[in-house]
This record gives sequence, C-alpha cells and structure tokens, in this order.
Amino acid sequence: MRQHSPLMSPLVWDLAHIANQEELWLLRNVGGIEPMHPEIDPLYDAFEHPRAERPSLPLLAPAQARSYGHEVRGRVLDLLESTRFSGSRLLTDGFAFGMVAQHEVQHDETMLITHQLRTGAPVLPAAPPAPAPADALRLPAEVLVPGGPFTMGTSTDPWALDNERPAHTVDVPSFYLDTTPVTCGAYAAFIAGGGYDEARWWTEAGWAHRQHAGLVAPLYWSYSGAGQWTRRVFGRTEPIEPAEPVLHVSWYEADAYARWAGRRLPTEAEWEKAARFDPATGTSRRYPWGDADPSAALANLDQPNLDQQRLRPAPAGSYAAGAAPCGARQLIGDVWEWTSSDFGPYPGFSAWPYREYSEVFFGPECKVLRGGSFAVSHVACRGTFRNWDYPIRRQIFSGFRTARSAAVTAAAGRPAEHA
Ligand code: AVJ
Ligand code: FE
Repeated sequence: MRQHSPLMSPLVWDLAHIANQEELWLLRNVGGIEPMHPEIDPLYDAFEHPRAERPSLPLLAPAQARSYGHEVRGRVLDLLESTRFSGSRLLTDGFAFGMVAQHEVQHDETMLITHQLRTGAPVLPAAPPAPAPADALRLPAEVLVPGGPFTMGTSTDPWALDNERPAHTVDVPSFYLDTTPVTCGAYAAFIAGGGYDEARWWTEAGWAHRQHAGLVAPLYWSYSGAGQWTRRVFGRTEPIEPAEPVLHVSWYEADAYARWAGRRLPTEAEWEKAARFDPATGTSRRYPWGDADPSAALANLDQPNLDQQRLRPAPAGSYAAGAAPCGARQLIGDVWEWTSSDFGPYPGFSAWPYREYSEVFFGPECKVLRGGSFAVSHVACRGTFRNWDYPIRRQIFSGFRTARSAAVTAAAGRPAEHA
C-alpha cells in the first residue's frame, strides 16, 4: 500500500491496474462482457492520476486487488478457449492477448524498480554474481557496423506495438559500437577522472540537472573512501562489480560519459542496425542471434521468473552465443541502453489501438532506450522493441554503450589524451 517514491505507484496500484487493463481490453473489448466494477476504472487510469497522487486514492487493498486479478484471469482464460484469432484487427494473431500479456510484464518490471527503490527487507537471498566470460579480456573494445541501408521496425511481427511499426528503410553510415555495455569499472574511471566536475562533458541541460540534483555517481552508489564505491542492490549493500554493466544512470550521465570517452551515444537506428542487420542476407533479424526465441544461453532476460535469481546484469562480454552478426554482445537483456534519439513516430505511424500507449509521449522530451534489461520478460522483448523515458530518469534499469562514426577520426576526449 505504501508509496516508496513519488516516482512510483504503490505496488498495490500496479497489481490492480494490470487486472483492470486486462478486463478492459479482453473481457470488455474482445469478449463484450459488462464491466465488473466500473466505479474503480478511473482509479486505475494512468492518465487520470499521476503516480504521485495514487497513494491518496481509495485503492483496492492487496487482498481485493489479488482476487480481482484472479477473477479477471479466470474469465480471460475461458474467453481465450472460445476466441478465434480472426475477424478484427484486435484479434488477428491474438494481438489483444499479446498486448495485455506485454502490458503485464512491463508492469512487473515497474514493480521490480519499486522494490529496488524501497528500503526494508532485501528482496532476495544473496546470490554470487555470475562469473565473467572466459574471452572477456580478448574481446575487441568496439565492432564495426558497415554503412548502408537496413530495414528498421516491423510490419509483420504479430505482437509488435504501434511504435515499432511500420518497417521502413534507413540508410545508416558506417560506425563503430562498443562490443559490450559500459561497465561499472569504466564508469568509476569517469567519476575518478572528474567527469562529474567539468561542464564541458555535459549538454547544457545535463549540466544544469547535474548541478541542481547534486549528481556525483549513479543512483544507489555510495563512496566508501580510497576510490572505492558500494551500491545498494535490492536491499543489500555490496562493493561495485567492475565487470558488470553500469546501471541506474540517466541519459544526461550516459551522454556525458560518452563525450568524456571521446565518443557519443548511438542513434536508435544505429542500435537497431547493430542488433538486427544480417549482412549475409541483407535482412533484419528478430534478435541479434537470429529469429529463434530467447533462451538462458542467449540473453539475460526473464530474471524475475528464473530459479537462479540474480536480478542483475551479467558481466560484460557474457552471452557469446547471443552476439549479433557485427560481434556486439548483450544487445538484448542485461541493461536498457540509452540512445541519442528522441522518441518519435516512424514514417507511416498510426496510433493503435490507443493513443496513450505511444503517441502522447512522442517528442523531444523523451529519449529512446533499447534492448531490455534483466527484468524484462521475453514476451516484451525483441530487436524492434522501443522503450522511452525522460533524460533525468535513473531509477529504471538503464545503462548504455557508446559509438563513433567510422568516417570521422575520433576526437580525443579525455584530458589524458590531450596531454
Ligand atoms: C513503455 C515502459 C514507458 O511504463 O510507462 C505500461 C509501459 N504503458 N502501461 C510505462 C506501459 C502503459 C510504459 N513504458
Ligand atoms: Fe500500464
């Protein structure tokens, strides 16, 4: 019931909101069934009540929220048995069911973000971090993605959401992309090198935010002296793992790191080309490794549902089997990756089935994140999937990797290289 941060809903709101959306889209829209509790609809409409307001609403209590969810799910399973996946756009390929399934797992990640924010008992027993991959040290720092057109987005993936559509051709000049996400160790070097102290690495808005918010390190990091950092991970404090991708950085911090390193964030099109383009066939894959569904050997996804729950990214260089044709690893899973791009419509976009999923967020206020985190379900993860948030946000499971244009000689960034 409690609100752990004004940025997040009370967990019990997410629980009943999941059920309410399922009721709206499946029982009412698809099934034509009468509303079960029309009086509660406005409470769970995300656009009627911003997150900060939600704790003061007369929400269903946990037991009521659970029984509402079970009641809806039982009726939905009955409906599913008698539904034919044809006859309307909402039903084709079971889209409405797919959309609702994706909505639920997205809120599962949201709820895990709340668990990371909250204080109190640890979420999980301590599990040792995964070992670093054997070839991590031999991996090239960056990979080349050759220039040329590729197919971005999709018109055929049956459960793709409106913002991933339609497929269209984008010409992406040659560029280099980090083989792995930026690690905690590399990020600690940015901090130690004065990255947070010099305005020249930051955009104007980023520097203003860094000053105003007093940023000195990623969210959840604490300085323990002598160059050492600890961080809070789901209720436990531990030393940072230098080999793990950095988490909980804002777009402004990611962008500043990239400039300090003499590089830049990749555009969204660059990210997707690196993740999907297969030069051997000239086509775009569903995932970096091909079209096969994700598995535990290919990507760090679905962590909330695994038996061996670590609830954290794997060390940089993991998942060799999930590498893209260009050689980049961990594009899917582990950490959401900030791109330089604003969230906008693809050419030919049309809002469907509701404007409030994507369209109302289009514009320069939101930056796109790609690839999915350890907390993302495979149901809501693919090479075309787009996430977005404000550039100051960092309670999300956000990291990044950097890029540079191949045609241009990399400008020396950090002071050491000028010296
Ligand atoms: C795509 C993660 C930005 O949580 O605001 C959940 C997903 N949309 N319910 C969000 C979503 C409606 C959305 N993000
Ligand atoms: Fe929602």
